[in-house]
Amino acid sequence: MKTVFSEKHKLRNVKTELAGGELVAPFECPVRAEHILNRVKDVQLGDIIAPNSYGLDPINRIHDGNYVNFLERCWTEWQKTGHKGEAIPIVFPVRTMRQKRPNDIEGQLGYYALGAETSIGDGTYEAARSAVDVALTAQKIVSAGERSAFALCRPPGHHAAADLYGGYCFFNNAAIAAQSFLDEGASRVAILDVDFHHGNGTQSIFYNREDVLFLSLHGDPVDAFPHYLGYDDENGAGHGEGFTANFPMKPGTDYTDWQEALKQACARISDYSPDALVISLGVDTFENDPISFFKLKTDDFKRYGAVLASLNLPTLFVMEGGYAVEEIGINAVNVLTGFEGG
Ligand code: FKS
Ligand code: ZN
Repeated sequence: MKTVFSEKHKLRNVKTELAGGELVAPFECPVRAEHILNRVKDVQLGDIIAPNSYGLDPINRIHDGNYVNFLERCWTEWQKTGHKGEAIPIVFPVRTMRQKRPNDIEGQLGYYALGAETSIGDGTYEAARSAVDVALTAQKIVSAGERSAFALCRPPGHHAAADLYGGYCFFNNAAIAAQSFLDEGASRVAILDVDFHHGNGTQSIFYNREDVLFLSLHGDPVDAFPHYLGYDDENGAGHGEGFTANFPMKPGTDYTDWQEALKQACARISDYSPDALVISLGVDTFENDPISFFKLKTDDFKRYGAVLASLNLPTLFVMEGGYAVEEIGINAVNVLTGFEGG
């Protein structure tokens, strides 16, 4: 399996994450991608290639133009205000407030943010753009006929909606890649999100559509981030009714229970008979993940990789989360080698 990787991920190197009432070193950090890349090399998964540039058109298929523009100029405008720290929103257009974008950059940050944990800094935009190119380059490898490809994206994408960033995500790499399969002629695409966190951004982007089946296995929103989406009664709406499926699970869920949900999700995917499968691959389901509460073990990642292969579909893996950095490479690549039968 080929891996697409860009060194530009390193440009996303903020110093702060608002967590537990403190500014801490971000969980979503550059070394994550380095460990995954090293493991890809160690097991000789396949060629490692740099991405091509696809510009803004594929991004604009999914994201709002004013939102893209905001991300591009946010850091410069924030700096102009004279603030000393990284850009963090503090006020949000919550219940009772108007959904109108203000001119002030502090107002715009809250308007486009789903939370306050994700700081924006120098290089954030460029790194997020490169992650999209990584996803699209890998997508084109699959649409050209290879069985699978691995988009080693960083920053991740599944929390990003059409005009929302947060949860360490800016552009929805998996959604952009799925749309690209459709634009190249696919009739149906399934996105299976196995990150510990609900893929709220991906769900919202395709909620009203029948040409993308979205399924997510995740920590129950009553217990876990992003807290306000991912319940099992969210099934899609309008033309998309029946084309979203959620499998929220409780703290302490181990592979025995998790794979039951995976089986059900796989049955739904088979029934849908898509032309391509996109896996939002987060390995924060790992038992030692510092911010999550599932109990998957290192070997379980290999097992479920084999289950994904049994779907027999052209498959694009898009990297999302995982914060046990010492083990992130082994766990992520175990899914891929498990998929390849090794
Ligand atoms: C825990 C606080 C958690 C934010 C969690 C963000 C998770 C991001 C992710 C992604 F794949 F996008 F990277 N705060 N007490 O893993 O879903
Ligand atoms: Zn996650």
